[in-house]
Amino acid sequence: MSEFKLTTVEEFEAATNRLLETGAKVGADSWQLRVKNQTPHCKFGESGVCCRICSMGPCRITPKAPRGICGCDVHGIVGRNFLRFTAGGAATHSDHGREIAHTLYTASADGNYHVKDEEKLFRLAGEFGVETENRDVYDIAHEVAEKGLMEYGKPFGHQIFTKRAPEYTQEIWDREEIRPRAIDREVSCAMHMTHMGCSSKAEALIRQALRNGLSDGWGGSMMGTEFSDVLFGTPKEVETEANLGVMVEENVNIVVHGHDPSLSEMIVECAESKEMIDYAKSMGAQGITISGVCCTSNEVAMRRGIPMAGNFLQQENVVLTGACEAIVVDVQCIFPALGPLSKCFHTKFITTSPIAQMPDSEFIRFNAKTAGENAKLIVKTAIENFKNRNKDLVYIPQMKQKAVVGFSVEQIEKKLDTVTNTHVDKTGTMMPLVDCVKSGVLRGAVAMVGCNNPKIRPDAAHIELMKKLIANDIILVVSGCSAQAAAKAGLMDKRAKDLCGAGLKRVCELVDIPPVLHMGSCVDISRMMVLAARIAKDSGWNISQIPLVGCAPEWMSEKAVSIGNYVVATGIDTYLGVEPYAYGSSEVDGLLKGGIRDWVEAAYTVEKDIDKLGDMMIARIEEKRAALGI
Ligand code: MSK
Repeated sequence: MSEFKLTTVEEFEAATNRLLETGAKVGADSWQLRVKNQTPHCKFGESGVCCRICSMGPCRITPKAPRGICGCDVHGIVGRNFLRFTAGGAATHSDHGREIAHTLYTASADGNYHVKDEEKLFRLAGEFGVETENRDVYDIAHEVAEKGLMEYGKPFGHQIFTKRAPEYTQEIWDREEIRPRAIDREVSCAMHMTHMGCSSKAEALIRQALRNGLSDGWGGSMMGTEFSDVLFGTPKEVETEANLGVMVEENVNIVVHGHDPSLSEMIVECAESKEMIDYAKSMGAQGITISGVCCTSNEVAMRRGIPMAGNFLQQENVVLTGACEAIVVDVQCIFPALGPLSKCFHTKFITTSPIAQMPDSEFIRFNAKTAGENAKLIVKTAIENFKNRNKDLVYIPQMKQKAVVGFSVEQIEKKLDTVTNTHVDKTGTMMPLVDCVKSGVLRGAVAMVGCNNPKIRPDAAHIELMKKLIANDIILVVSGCSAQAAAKAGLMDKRAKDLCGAGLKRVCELVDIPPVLHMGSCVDISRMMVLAARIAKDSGWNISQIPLVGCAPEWMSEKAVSIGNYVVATGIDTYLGVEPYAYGSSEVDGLLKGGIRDWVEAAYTVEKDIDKLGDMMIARIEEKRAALGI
């Protein structure tokens, strides 16, 4: 076996610089250049004190103008902006979940989509009260999908998945009046509350921000995760590779990007067919390579081992290689810049969803009913584009790492079942993990998630924090672009155990896992909530007592704020490396960073010094251990 070495951020940057040289030759724009044009950022916007909610303004709060024209003070303005930011994220995740529910509704034995995980379907049927005896599996699937869709707009009651949380957490949600009702209702309620002339009290606005976040994490996102598992299979441990070196110069390269696995699953299936491989060969290529960017990539990596070309701030890099025949996108986190950039190369920028339409793209509308044909057209378009490559522009940085991914809760449970301990007679329990924490072999866990943000040196915060935490015997569960940063660096290679403290190293060897566990895409942070709930139930601890914290060191999207809100509202302290647009109000800032602890037993910490952020997380984990007396 070759010697194992992490890829450094300096090596990532050298590769990017080389690609930017290609870009300069063809007059390409880049996010690095646009950041220069956009800084310094507007302080009113950054601190959240600018109000554009009605047309009497815009109003900006300053010491000389402490109230908007309607009389709203800074706390009301910042609180409303924060709630609207959350609603944007919750709506986005939840609509993703809704799309997958509709896809499940179209599934049939002879159609494009099939039920791959019957066991999970039956479990969901049980939760949703759907009869299963003597029924066709697709009848059950359709009724489960319908029940899921009703969760979005049901007139009464609360979201079914909230019952998955421990009783104690549910009591907190009821006591604080933040248990989410119908998924869409919480987004509508957020928009209503923030309309001119409605709520301007910080406390009420932040309470709704938590409830709206919970409607995402224990609602829309959970729908996305669970129904994707039913359709495409619950992830299991699988080997893959990560970083731009996964693209193959001799092959037709198709890069999938976005979040919804319905399209990418079809594209992968189509590209693996003999018909398409033969067609690619007839066009002068040696084969077809599918790789991914952002969460679509996480989805197909977790289920099929499809390699990950990169994360959010690398999306332009895949085009800059000059070897990308098509970048095929669905929804979310797609730079509109890909349109003009692809025009500098031969790359086809293919948009597929009415939700994400962009100039300078080729729109091939993707539909669940015609998914097979749509995927074939896309793959053929890419193959036929191979001949248009300008060979002089091709440069693929030869940089990639092996990664083991696919750690769904079910897979973690199976891994733990293999460990001999005092609970040897009992399978399907988190107790082996709890025992490791109790004994101090593991000090605790960090759930690291989220994006890249040019405000932070890309990937550096994720990777440096992960290195620090594993060296301190803290295991990582990760998702989204954080997961891809880890994979690119090599932290999902099982050999990364050598970078761990003695305790975590022993656990990695015993359970045969890497120290950083890939749990999926952004919607899959719902898996982390289920995992926390399972640990709480098996250990007898409350979620807020578990030596576990959340972290999003490089976050950037509205979705990330929605996520942060549901993670905190579930009782998990959350550490950020980028300030939300909320520090302009001492009341809102104070609530988020402390006051909400009285409601949900957790709060946010924001620290831009990443090393300090790591120290703070370790200290919090140790504090929780001390409180438990372990
Ligand atoms: S893709 S939301 S940049 S994690 Fe889910 Fe990455 Fe953040 Fe998008």
